[in-house]
Amino acid sequence: MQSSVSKPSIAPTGLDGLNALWASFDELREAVTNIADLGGPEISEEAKRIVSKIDSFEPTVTMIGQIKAGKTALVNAMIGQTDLLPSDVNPWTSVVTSLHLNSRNRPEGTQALFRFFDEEEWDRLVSTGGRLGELAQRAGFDAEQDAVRDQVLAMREKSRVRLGKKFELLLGTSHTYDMVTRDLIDRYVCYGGWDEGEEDETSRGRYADITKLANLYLDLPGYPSGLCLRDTPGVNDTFMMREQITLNSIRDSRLCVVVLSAHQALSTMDMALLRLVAAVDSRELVIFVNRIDELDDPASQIAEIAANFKETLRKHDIGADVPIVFGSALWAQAALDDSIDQLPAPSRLALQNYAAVTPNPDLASRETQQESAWRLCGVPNLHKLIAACIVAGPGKAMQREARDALSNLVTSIEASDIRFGLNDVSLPPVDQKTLAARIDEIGEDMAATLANANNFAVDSLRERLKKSQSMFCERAVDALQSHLDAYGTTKAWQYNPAGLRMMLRTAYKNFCGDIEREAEEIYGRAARRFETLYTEMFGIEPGRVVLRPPAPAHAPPPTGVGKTIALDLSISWWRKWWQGVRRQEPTAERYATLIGKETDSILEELSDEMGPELCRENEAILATFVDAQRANLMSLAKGTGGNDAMQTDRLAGKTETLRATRDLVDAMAA
Ligand SMILES: Nc1nc2c(ncn2[C@@H]2O[C@H](COP(=O)(O)OP(=O)(O)O)[C@@H](O)[C@H]2O)c(=O)[nH]1
Ligand SMILES: [Mg+2]
Repeated sequence: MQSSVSKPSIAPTGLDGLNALWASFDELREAVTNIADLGGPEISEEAKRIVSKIDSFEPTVTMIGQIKAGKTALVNAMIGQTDLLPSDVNPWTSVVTSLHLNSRNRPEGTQALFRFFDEEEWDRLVSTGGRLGELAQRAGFDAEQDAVRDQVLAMREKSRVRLGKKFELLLGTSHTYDMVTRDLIDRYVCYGGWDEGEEDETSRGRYADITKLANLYLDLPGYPSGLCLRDTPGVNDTFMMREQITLNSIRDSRLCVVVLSAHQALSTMDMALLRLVAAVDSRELVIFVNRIDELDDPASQIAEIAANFKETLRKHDIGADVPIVFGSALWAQAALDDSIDQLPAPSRLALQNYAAVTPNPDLASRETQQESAWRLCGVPNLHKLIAACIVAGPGKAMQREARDALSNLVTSIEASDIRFGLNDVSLPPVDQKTLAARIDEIGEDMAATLANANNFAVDSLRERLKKSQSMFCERAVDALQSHLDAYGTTKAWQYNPAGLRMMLRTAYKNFCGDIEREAEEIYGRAARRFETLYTEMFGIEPGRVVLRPPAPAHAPPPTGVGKTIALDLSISWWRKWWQGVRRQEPTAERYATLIGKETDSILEELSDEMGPELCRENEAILATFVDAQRANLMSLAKGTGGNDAMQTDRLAGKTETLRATRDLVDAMAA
């Protein structure tokens, strides 16, 4: 098998901003390695931890959008591999494809890993028939639910028959390969070719229905190391089967690119998409308007579309500052393959017109058609935005984390040098038991304080969410009552849940802010208390040991708030509900119960899953910090800080290395 990945024909210059970031990581990494064995074993342990933390840095950029918006074509263009991922896949596939670019964490001998749904996930898909089935079930639409389920069952049964005895064996497992090829990707991701005759293990689309994740590790020269581009299957299937998949993907990404089509006004489905991303911080969101090649006159229409979208975003409470990029994956593809001549005539004409009215400001002479196509296809701009977002967000946070951990590492080595002196001034021994007890006391005290604050915050969050829910419910039922008074049940009625979403989001965001401040404060206190041990237990002058507290965890966006609930469904859907309830009184009460059932799961996700998870993460960060301090302090008490074990020639450069490292830390802090 030949690998399908080739050297990209056009350099991804827009991603340059990331190279500087990675260069600074490399510098930090090297500095950590340089001092790793200038102390005892606890120093090298901690150094190892920092290095692996740096190496695991891999922010994810996720593409979401309707089926056929051009997500996959765009991802291919972004990595300069126009033919890597298949377009037009099986409408049933739910595969999320992650492209790990130049990964430092690639599993040994693996370039491609495909994971199948496990039995439970599979059963859930089949038995409820996706989210619409669940909604129908809750609203009491048994007939609708059965219809949905029948279709899902039929499709699923097909896969079962096709895979035969292997079916059960495959669920929950994964397949790995040491090479990425198009054949391979087709087998797991593509539209099945099973009705085209004989099928074997290597047939196209053979595993596509049951594949959940595709992880491809690509070595791409010229691209940054440690970036993950994620392609999702899209959300416009009638059964809403992929909504949860999309929400989960957004939740653990650091940038979300919403791909829309230029040639149509925003559809109901696009609106639903915007609802899904409304929870995402506007700094972690980009809108890519694809298919501008299909516009008659891109130059004039783009401004119009942009104004129109901005207005819609405003209405959806999505920051007006979300960048909108216009482009065409088709032009990108033509530029990369140098095949402008093969573009359909209207598309080529649109390109020429657009290029003529937006000349390249950086060029004195005329650019080639290939150059215009690449400049106007939107990919360079998208690359730039991705780089800027990663540098400013997760990049900066990682830099700070590594820098502070490195600083603490230098501090521990220095502390032991101060204590023992390179020229050795012997000091009375420290009582290890007393020291251990004092460390434990600080650790336990701080952990308890943090846990208390966290539990309190989660309780307040839960209370606030409940209050918002009942407020919304009351208002909705009041409005419904007025409607019933005026029209009876003859006219269908609908209530917009946007207000509820806004309240839930705000409650969660305030909670995140509260626990972050709390954690920061407690980490700072822990650091100060450990510093005093250096003075009180080891006689080191106050102020000479300065520890940097760790940073609290990043809070993921509350994407669950955007998931479709019955209240979002169209008026025709409500008309049916109406017909169903007309005979059963009282309507308002039934409606309130439905709102409750529909929104309880959103509330629970926030207050029982996401909130507590974030708290536990912050508690784990404190524990790691305390452990590192314990290791350093105890080794200092035990004796030599590693100095005695060292060769003199290694010691010779020690002071300089430490000074240089300290300078690097200070320069980065400036
Ligand atoms: N004209 C045109 N077609 C495009 C563009 N981007 C994608 N397509 C085509 O639209 C179809 C769906 O694209 P695909 O990338 O599979 O969409 P996805 O479902 O969002 O991943 C494919 O046939 C693509 O070749 C574009 O910018 N312009
Ligand atoms: Mg696709």
